[in-house]
Amino acid sequence: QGDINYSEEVDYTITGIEPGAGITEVSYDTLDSYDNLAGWNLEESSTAGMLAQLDNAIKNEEPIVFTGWVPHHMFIEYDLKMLDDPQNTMGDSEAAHTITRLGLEEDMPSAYEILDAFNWELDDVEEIMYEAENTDVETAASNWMEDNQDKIEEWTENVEEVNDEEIELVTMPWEAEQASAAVMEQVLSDYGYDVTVTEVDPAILFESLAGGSADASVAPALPVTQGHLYDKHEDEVVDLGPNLEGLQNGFVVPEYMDIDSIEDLEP
Ligand code: PBE
Repeated sequence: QGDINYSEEVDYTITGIEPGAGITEVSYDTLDSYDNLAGWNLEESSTAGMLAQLDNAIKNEEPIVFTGWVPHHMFIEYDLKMLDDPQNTMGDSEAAHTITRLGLEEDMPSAYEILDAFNWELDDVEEIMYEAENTDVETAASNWMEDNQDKIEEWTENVEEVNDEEIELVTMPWEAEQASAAVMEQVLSDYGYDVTVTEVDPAILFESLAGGSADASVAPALPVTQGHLYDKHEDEVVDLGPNLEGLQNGFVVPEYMDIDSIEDLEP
């Protein structure tokens, strides 16, 4: 750390995102757990607000500590590092799960089969996310699908088409979650579904699945990020398991900051 006191420069503040995000809750747990962070605050904001502050800090080579996650284009756009988390309060690597309402298997067997088989890799979702920066997520998703017919065939093997049945997918307002919803929207449409995708806050996502007003989501990150919501609604939803491994939350800083661990943030 040399002579620079980053803590004073960032005013003992972690730059955060939306209050309803799972990463916001685990960040509060982190502030509570680390003795060196006793005097620190989390500044709730929005993802766009956080990204604007990050961009500004990088342009001025100023310190910033913010809540970040993989996958996100910030790691391509800037040289960043996720701080080590020796107390593991931000969670290990986790997975996006496919969660449905009760009864979907009986009511919409074709959609259920596709959702159950849906499974891809970080490289896939990142390809769509990065292309969506220059086009839009629907175009990027359909381009990815054209290049990955083998994967679509795997998810849809022996699935019977339906005739214009309505299905409601829910997702969350972050880019990876938009990318996976866009792909599912197009695959289900190709099998005859009339698909609606609605972006909601994670708590509303679980409430709408639990109440049956939405049919499915491929977005929730478990076991930690949306874990408290899953636990609350466990008996009212169906977890079809992971569809994407390798998600990670953390406190993130620019590479030019000379620290490596959450424990290096001075009290
Ligand atoms: N995120 C992206 C979300 C889920 C995925 C980490 C910002 C959240 O914190 O709820």
